[in-house]
Formats: sequence, C-alpha cells, structure tokens
Amino acid sequence: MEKLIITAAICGAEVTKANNPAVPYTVEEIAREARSAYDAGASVIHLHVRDDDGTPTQSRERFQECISAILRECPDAIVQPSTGGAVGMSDMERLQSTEVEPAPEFATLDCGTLNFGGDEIFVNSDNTIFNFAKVMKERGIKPELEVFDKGMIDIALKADRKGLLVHPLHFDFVLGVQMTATVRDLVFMAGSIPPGSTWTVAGIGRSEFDMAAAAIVMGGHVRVGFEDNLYLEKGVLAGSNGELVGKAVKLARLLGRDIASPAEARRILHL
Ligand code: KMH
Ligand code: ZN
Repeated sequence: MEKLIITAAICGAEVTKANNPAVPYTVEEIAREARSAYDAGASVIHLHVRDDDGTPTQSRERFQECISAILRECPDAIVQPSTGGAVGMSDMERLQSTEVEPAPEFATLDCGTLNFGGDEIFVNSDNTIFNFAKVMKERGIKPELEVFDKGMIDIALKADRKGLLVHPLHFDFVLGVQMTATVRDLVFMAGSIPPGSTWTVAGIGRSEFDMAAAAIVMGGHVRVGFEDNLYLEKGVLAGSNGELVGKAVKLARLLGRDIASPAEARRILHL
C-alpha cells in the first residue's frame, strides 16, 4: 500500500472563532496553523483565505500573501487553494485562487451543486465545472475533484470525456454534508472511480476519524482540519490543526500505514 497522504483543511470558509478560537483568519494565523499541521505530518494544505475580520474572500492578493507565508514556514508543503470559496461567490471571484504566481500545482474542483445546510445551496453547474477544469488544465494545475455524492463522480467523468482532465484522476470524497459518511458509502464511492485514480476522504464533523480509519485500511488518503471538524474528541475542541493531523498520524501508526512526505505525496499524486 502507498504511504498515507494527509491533507489539512486548516481554515474553510464557514467555521469561525466563535466555533473554535483557534480558527485562523489573518495571514499570520493561517501560516501558524499550516505550520502546526505540517509539523504533525500533513503534506497538503487545503487553503481558504479570510479578511482579518474573518470574512471569506477569494482575493488573488490575499491568496498570494497567504501562500508565501505558508511556504516560508513549510517550504516543501503542497498548497492546494480552494476554488470553491464560500457559498454565493461568483465563478470569476472563485477562480482568482488559480491566478497566483507561480500557478498552484493542485487546487480543488467542485463537481456538482449541493445542499449546504439550512437555506444554503453551493452552486456548480456543468458549465462552471467544465470551465474551471479547462482553466486548470491550461494553467497546469491538477484538480482535486471534490465529490459530495456519487452523482458528482459521474459529472467529473463527463468533464473527463470532454478531454478536460488529465489522468490519473484524484478525488476527494466529502462525506457527511449531502451524502452520509458510513463505511458503506465510502466503499461505494471508492468503487465508483476509474481504475488507477487516487482518493482522499474528508469526513465532516464527528465522522472525520471514522472515515480516516476506513481510508487508512482501504488504501485511500485522509483529510482532516478545522474546515471539516473542530473537535479532537467528543466535547474537546482541538487546539490546533496540528492536533487533528496528529490524531490521524496516530491512527495510521496503529494500523501500520506510513505517512507520506510532501515529495512522496507529489509522486503518488502525479503532481
Ligand atoms: N466552502 C464551500 C462552499 C472547496 O474548497 O473547493 C466550498 C468548499 C469546497 O469548501
Ligand atoms: Zn474547502
């Protein structure tokens, strides 16, 4: 089995300091949280950025600043900007994270529209997805295909049939938002992608470590972090993203799976 790639989703666009005071907003806080995750064993930093007051933004300048600050702390980390941004942002706004220099090696590509809780709908039409895929291909950015249910795998494969994706594909199964996060769901998702693809699972909320444990034994990869879950265990807020990554590392060690360095992650992901 390949070594385990751990992605840390350190910030997100939805969680706030009211949910957990360690959620980072400023450039310095984002660099601090990336460093804590990297030191604990994360090779990929999934990045959203905020204004200093916590408002989510997709500003190219803010991404540029945060990426530089992260790379000063963790020079070989794989920084994966979000093109999802926050619910309600326009496509143009969201694509700014792909416009940093040098072009990012990896970025998310959300593969469908979904219910995001309450009245929130995260909109990704087929044309949005195809256009984002085209832009990423032109810029040499590998998409992490964010799929929140099985239908989104099928939409990603439509983009593939149009020649917009480069193989091997890499998927992130985000379970616990629109689709439930059970081992049965995860096995179904992992069995529904083209042979030779790689995958990560992001279990949302309390499912984060159930899904991590399943992925570790199935040969997938793992995403943890404040974007997805704020708690180290029931009722105990995590003090940093590093604590969440540390728990994933501990699970992997218990189950006999080694952790990939950034260089090993680049090889496994064909970056
Ligand atoms: N914040 C969500 C609306 C991504 O990073 O690509 C979208 C999201 C997915 O988090
Ligand atoms: Zn995200």
